[in-house]
Amino acid sequence: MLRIVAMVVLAMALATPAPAYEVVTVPDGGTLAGVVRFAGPPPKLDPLPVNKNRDVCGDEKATEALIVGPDHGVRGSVILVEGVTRGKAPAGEVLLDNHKCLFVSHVSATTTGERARVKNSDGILHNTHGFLARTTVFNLALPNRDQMIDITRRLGKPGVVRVVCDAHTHMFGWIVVHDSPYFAVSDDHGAFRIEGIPPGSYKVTLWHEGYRPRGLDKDGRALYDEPRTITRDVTIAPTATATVDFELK
Ligand SMILES: [Cu+2]
Repeated sequence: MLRIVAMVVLAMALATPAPAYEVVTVPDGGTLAGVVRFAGPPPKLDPLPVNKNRDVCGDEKATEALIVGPDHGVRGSVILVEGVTRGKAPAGEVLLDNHKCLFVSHVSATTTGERARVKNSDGILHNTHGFLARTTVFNLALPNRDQMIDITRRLGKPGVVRVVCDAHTHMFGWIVVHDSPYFAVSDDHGAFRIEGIPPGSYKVTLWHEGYRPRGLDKDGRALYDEPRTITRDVTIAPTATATVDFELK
């Protein structure tokens, strides 16, 4: 009898998914801050030709795969603190805007379950198509200006969602979905800051899309090499700030 109970408990444990993130107060939370920098001269990236609606979009758009700002700071890297199951409340929703024929923001990050929406601010058809690996997670025609579609439930799994516009080959972007609100996207100076982290030791991962050109795919979309990931071990002390800088090259 005991053995059967043990087997049932084991079977239940195996069938139960990882516990969902739990919001609790973090009175002694610490901060992770740092800068992402590019080492050496960044590659010169060709602009992306616009395949249609040139009257609205222009003839070409600068690629946003790698944007190096003042003091070599890299914009649009995502920094993730791994393995936090209890902590602060998520910061707020993500809005991915089709604006002047670009995805704004080019890179965004969110927590599973947080409200996420796609918007079209242009007066032309955009078709926003998101892939998690090779699987479509949303595919949305947005023909009208100021149209908005909720994709919260489509982002139920952590991972990197690549977003393209099926109407415009130059348009692409990224939504990184994390299992906790402990993430940041580096700003124009390459700086990032993640607050309210429960004290402890963590792995911290940087993700940045690929930026070394690899030609065009069959549809004429620019290809780049594989995304970069860099993982570091970090200890967060109560109410203190830990500094971690990352370098891309
Ligand atoms: Cu488009």
